[in-house]
Order: sequence, then C-alpha cells, then structure tokens
Amino acid sequence: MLKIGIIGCGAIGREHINRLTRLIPDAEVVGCTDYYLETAKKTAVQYGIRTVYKTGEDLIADSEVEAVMITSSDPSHATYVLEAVRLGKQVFCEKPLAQTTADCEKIIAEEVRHNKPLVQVGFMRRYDPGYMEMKRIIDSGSLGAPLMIHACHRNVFQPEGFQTEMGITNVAIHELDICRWLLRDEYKNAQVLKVRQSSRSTKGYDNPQIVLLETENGSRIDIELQVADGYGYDIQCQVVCEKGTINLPDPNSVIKRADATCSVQLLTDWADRFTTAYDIELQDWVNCAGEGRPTGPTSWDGYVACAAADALNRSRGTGKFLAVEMIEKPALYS
Ligand code: ISE
Repeated sequence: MLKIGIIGCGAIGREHINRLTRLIPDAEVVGCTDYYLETAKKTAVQYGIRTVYKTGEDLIADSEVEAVMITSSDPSHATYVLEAVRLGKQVFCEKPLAQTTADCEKIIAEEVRHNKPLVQVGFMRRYDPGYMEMKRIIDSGSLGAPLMIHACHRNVFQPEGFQTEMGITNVAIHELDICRWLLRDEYKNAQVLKVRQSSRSTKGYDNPQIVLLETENGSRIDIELQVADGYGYDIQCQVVCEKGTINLPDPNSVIKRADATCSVQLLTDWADRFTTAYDIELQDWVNCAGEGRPTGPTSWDGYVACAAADALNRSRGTGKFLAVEMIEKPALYS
C-alpha cells in the first residue's frame, strides 16, 4: 500500500484523489493540503482523508507520507518537488515540473545526488491509447522515418489571470512532451508566431499562436495553439512519415443522425478528454513508485519541455528561431 499525500486540492487534485481512492487498491491518500485550507478540509471530509496539513512542507516532512502528489498551482511545483526529493520521497508532479530551467536543474541535481529518479511528471498523454498506438506504428518502422508533425491544441476558454506565456508553459507543454516522445528525437530550435488574432481574444493574451520546432534529425513540428476557440476542446495530431501518415483518433462519440444532419458531439472540458490516460498513468505510478522505481516521464522530460517552452517564449516577437539550450543529460536518465 503506497501512502500518498496530496498538495493542491483544486480541479486536477480532486480528480486524482478520486482516482486514487476509487480505482487504485494499492494506494491510500493519507493526507492533503491546499493554499486555501478550507478547500483541503472539505476535500478531506469528502474522501475520508485523515490528516489535513497546514502547508505543503508539513505534509512532505511527515514520515507517514511515503509519496507526494503535487497538483498545486504551476508556480508552486518546483519548491515542493525539490523538498520532497531532498527527503528521498517518491513524487508525482503535475505538468509543468517548474517554471524555469534553473529550477528543473536543481531537481535533477538532487536526484543525481540520490543516484535514482524519484519524480514522475504528469505528461499523461504518453498513457493515452491513441498516442500509444501512434508510437507503436512509428517505432515499428513500417511507415519509414517520421518527417513532420502537425498538431492542434484548442481550448474553449481560460480562467482569469491567464497570460500569453502560459499558452506555452501550461497548455502546449503537452505537445512539447508528446512530440519528442513520438519522434524519439530532441529539439534543436524553436519559434512562436503571433498570427491573425481571433476576435475572441479580448483578454490581453495572444490567441492563436503557432509553435514551430525543429529537431536534431531535421523533423519539423507545427502546433496550432488556441486557448479560447469558443467551440470545443479539440486535440489533433498527425505524424507524416515517409510511407504514410498517422492521426490521433478523436474520442469515441455517438454519431447522431437527425433533422437531415449527421453530427458528433465534441468535448468542451479538457478534464474529460484523457480520462483513460489519467487512469493508466496513476495506476502505473502507484505500482512503480511503490517499488521505488518510477518508469514514467522523468524530471529530465520535464526539463526538456521547460527548455523548449523557454526558447519559445523568448522567441516571441523576435521573428527568429532560437536554440533550445540544455545541460548534458545525466546518465541516470539514459
Ligand atoms: C490543463 O492543465 C491541461 O492539462 C489541458 O490539457 C490543457 O488543455 C489546459 O489548457 C490546461 O490548463
């Protein structure tokens, strides 16, 4: 039984608590905390969690907590991850791992000091059956080398306080991880473009943006990023290979024929799109972290996505591709 403490009881935190308590028999959520203590208390009552901690640091320090799940606000992730790793605890951290590459490097240095990976980053798309099948086909070599990826990440709306840079660090970060995973390749250069703006872009942030990436092997990736599309939550991905193309399937949906129209309902909430992936991801983390050997996306993967996001955000308005700068990969992650 893996005893887990959760830092952050917002939307994704409660989703994960729900999964851990209802679907995963080998997991026990023993404690929780939140920036808003009332939220933590309510969550504890709802899920029968016995301890509510005043701070994330208190939760991490308690010897009762074997593994820490971090689902707090993006800017708070790095401090909690670092502290938990310092104490040698298993960590699951929602994306992004950190806001800066400097913070990712501190986490990596701490894992190197322990001589083992302790962190799994919440890049759940790697567990999505659609993406997994795409990867299987690419890895089989049956379609030849992958040459390009065309992807779209479209959200219906964003909460108050959303900023242009978050389009990369909070939203397109999923593509920054999944594209290099699909291609087994690393990023060389990155550029973000501001294109004709949607009339729905009234809140001061860029929408849409186009993300362009070039890999070490010369593959090209373009990602259309809409953070307020007004019609649905729509994730598309096409990999163009030498002998054919592979497309991410849309989620299953009933096809309705009525009023001389054939229609398929689209999702609107991102939390509903990758539910199977989240289920598999958490089960996998509990199995592997319980045995002290997490096998999912590592701090290094979190770092690479952060380095690419950094280059993209720095490139905005320059009209240039910028190099994705990274430290040498420690042997630990090979
Ligand atoms: C959210 O955290 C996600 O993970 C979604 O995939 C993304 O579309 C959304 O914009 C993020 O806030």
